[in-house]
Amino acid sequence: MARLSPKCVCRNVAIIVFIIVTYFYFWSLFGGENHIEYSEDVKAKTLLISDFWVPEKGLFNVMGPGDGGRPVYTNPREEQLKQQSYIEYGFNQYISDKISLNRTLPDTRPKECKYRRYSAKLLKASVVIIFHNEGWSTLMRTVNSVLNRSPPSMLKEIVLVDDFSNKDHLKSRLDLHLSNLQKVRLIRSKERLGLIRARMLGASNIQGDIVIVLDSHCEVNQGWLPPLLQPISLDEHVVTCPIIDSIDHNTFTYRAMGSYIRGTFNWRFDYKEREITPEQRRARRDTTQEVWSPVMAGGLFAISKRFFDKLGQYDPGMEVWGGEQYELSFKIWMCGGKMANIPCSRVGHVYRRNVPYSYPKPNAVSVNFRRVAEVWMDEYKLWLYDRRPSLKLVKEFGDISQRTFLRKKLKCKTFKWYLENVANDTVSLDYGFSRSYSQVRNPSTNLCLDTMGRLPGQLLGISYCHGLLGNQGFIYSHKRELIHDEDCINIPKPHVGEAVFIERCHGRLTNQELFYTEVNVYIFFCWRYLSIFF
Ligand SMILES: [Mn+2]
Repeated sequence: MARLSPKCVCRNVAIIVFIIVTYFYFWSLFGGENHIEYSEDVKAKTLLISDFWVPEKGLFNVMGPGDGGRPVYTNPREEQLKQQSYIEYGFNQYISDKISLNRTLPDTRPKECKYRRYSAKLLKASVVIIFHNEGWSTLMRTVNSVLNRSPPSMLKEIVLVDDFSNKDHLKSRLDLHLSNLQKVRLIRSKERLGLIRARMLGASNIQGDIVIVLDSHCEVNQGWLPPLLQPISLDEHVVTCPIIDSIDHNTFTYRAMGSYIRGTFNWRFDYKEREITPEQRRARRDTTQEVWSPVMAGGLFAISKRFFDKLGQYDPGMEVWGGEQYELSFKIWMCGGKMANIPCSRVGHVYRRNVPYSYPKPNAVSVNFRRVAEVWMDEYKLWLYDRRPSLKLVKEFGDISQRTFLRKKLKCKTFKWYLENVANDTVSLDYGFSRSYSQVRNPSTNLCLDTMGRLPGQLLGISYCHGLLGNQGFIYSHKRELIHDEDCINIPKPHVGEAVFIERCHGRLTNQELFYTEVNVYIFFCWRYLSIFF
């Protein structure tokens, strides 16, 4: 019988130890969910939400229009007033005015949230709400819901920032009304700042430890505040976002949204939401646990004042609105922070049907995207420019040296790190550059493919070539798809004379894979060549 020499035993033991150590090292890096660490001090005394504070029963209406988050319908005689309010506010302000400023809402949290305990020693929040020509009832319902549903010991103040509104009801009437409310301050800007700079003005003037940013047409729901504050009180580098429930812009119905979603993006910088994966769902401790998220939705979040300042708040070189949530989200993750959606914290938000005011700068979003890309995205900015070619045309996007300096000073990680460690299961890293971006023209007729602004599911159009790209601009992708914005040209059936549609790109090629020659665009599908356009 062969026997191992002592030298050999020694070597085998060393190998086994090495394997165990390596296993635990990698397990600590990637294994399990990342939990927030609970320090002993904050854990010392914990309370149920109902122990903190129970709002007076009499405060809320129970049977009025819209109570319980129920819909309120416009009757046909009032149609004119409704349409007018859409033009002025972007939603059915006329219906909003009929609903109590203290209406009740359905409790949309997972039910375990009621039994979760929170530290009695949480940091205090200052809620910053900026507005520009907001309707009276939507603005005041936002303010009232915060006052009514926040434990007083946790709410330092509400700071309203008026971004140069010119509506009468936001002038002396508002001053008078607010003078009767405790904890509410109003700052008025003397020029139009835009959402980004107005939020910075608000955040720079708070007295609490935590900034909570809300839109001016929200309703915070039961128990919303402690779950947002606790993770930040435990670790100031954590940023928390409530789950954003939807308030219908027409009927003001309050609807629950999914609890376990993460924010992310595609390479056109369209904001996307993705459910957690089945494996992540199985790995959860319980339904109340936070969900780590690569990108915030935008309007609503809570952050430590000190961490927000350290990150340079927002980029002051950005214009009006758009792209700011990418800048902040990338910065949070790349510069030592983390961001989570909190299933137990629910805030309703009215998604507008239309934007009721005009932008002073029409290409604000492009400028902002360009700044985010140049400062934060390293070589991956080229992927964004490839999928959104209009960004390459932005020549003037201001000075970014301050922002790149900030990134260096904070020793932030690379965008590659962010993609591989934070956004790895929501953003595809399998990318191929497009073959071209141009119009698709038939030289003999001078007609071009044209989406005519139509939506997925509708027919593709053809019209005279105008050469301005726009609805005639198509990306010819590395997979041979013809893409406009997010949509692909799609041939459902490979028969001559079949209609050609606009559909969401499915990435599986087959009926979206188009071949192109100088004189023809054709599909090779189900073993058939099919000439399509010329
Ligand atoms: Mn909004």
